[in-house]
Amino acid sequence: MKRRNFIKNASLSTLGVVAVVNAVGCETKKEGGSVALASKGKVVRPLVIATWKTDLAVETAAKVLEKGGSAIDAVEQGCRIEEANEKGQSVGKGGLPDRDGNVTLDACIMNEKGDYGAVLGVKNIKHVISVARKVMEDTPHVMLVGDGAEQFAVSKGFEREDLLTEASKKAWEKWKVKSQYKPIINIENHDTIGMLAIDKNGNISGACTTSGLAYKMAGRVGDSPIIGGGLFVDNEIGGASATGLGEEVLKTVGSFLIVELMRQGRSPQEACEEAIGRIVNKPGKDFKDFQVGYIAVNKQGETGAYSIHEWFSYNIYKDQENINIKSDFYNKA
Ligand code: SD4
Repeated sequence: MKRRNFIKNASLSTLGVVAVVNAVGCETKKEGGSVALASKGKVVRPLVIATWKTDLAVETAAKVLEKGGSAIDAVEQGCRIEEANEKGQSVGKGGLPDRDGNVTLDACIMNEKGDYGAVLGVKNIKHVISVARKVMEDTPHVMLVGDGAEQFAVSKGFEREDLLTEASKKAWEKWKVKSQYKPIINIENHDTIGMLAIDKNGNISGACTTSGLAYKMAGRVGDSPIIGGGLFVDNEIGGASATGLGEEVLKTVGSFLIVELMRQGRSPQEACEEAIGRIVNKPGKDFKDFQVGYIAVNKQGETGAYSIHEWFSYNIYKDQENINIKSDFYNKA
């Protein structure tokens, strides 16, 4: 299906009202810059989609939505589940540390108004997704980094705690013996959580939280807290989120790319595949040793997912069912 937005009734534009029919058969009305989207097809909501096998996180977000809560509350509450899960070694407490043994967390959040908040390289605070939300809502800024972010969190009542668990400390000590820096393709079938939700009003929000790549250089930040990299939401169009080797996601501005492709008429699935294509089709790119996976949703509740390698999966809640689905992937060689 090749679709391009087109102006349905040009005469309306002189009145400051433009009707546009977009990719998903939805009619978009622009009035003085604000856009309301009225779908012609079946609109799926509430809906939650999240990277990896994140049953409990998605269930938690879905409960918020089923009670009539907002998408922004849903994604925050959902992500907090993984941040508190000490067994997950790539998000929140229990995350694998950097080379020096410090656990540093990255997170960002976007609401339906296009507001964004992020924290980067934060130590000692578990629920960085909630700190990111506070940055978005309570400061004139969009990003806080390192000590400043930690101090801000403490000023907002977040408690400091040691994020390095015994299990992660042991893994780091074992790693130090050889100190080889190699991205791991799929960590325990679970990794960074990126989550997108649509609430009963049709509003879309997203969140992404991670401890970043295991044994990264001190100070390294990946895609997860960067707008357009690990996450992007445009309430007119949809949202996307990423997991995997953040450097590759950042170089292709992956989540922003996916949303823009959906704006031009691609389905979420087509857009995810194109974004993976932008990585693997670079001349000479050797993608054998790293993974990238994307999820996406459009305004109508159509979803998509795609990864470079096998075994990326995602959870989706729709029609009152929460299931884990194995993503399609590029490298079938
Ligand atoms: C990062 N994208 O820091 C994150 C980590 C991740 O699979 O998702 N790993 O690059």
